[in-house]
Amino acid sequence: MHIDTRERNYIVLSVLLMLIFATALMVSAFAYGIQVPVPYERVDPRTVATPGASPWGNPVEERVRELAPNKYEAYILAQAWVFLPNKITIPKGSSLTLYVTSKDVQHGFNIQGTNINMMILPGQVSTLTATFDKPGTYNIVCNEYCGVGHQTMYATIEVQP
Ligand SMILES: [Cu+2]
Repeated sequence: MHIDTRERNYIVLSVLLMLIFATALMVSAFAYGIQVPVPYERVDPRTVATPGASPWGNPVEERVRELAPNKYEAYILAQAWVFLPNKITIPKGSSLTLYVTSKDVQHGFNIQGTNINMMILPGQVSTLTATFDKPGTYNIVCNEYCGVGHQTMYATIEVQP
């Protein structure tokens, strides 16, 4: 079977590109530990904030829990136009697992200065785990337009020395 030289070159080039992309994906996933936020769980956005119905229905001060020394988890509810809890305090070097869901519309969840960036959809729980080695204040912003108060929607993570 005869294949035109130019066509053959394009086939070789496309296969090569796919191999490069696959390699980049493997390196970022295994060498750098980059995680893609995955839908962790489905919830009903109409009842998710009902007291007793889910961790997001608990009082705000009970939504951040210390599971073990330097191991924390936080259940954050995004709604127009706040994150609750809107202030999380953890000691330096802690790992923090975030479970974030929305009870109304689509929101964003970006911790500034880090690569933590999740889309928050009603009915879906997005989760990521991060370790905070540098003390300081990390700002969390909503980076998906969610209505007139969108620019006021933020929270902070306080990492203590
Ligand atoms: Cu928002």
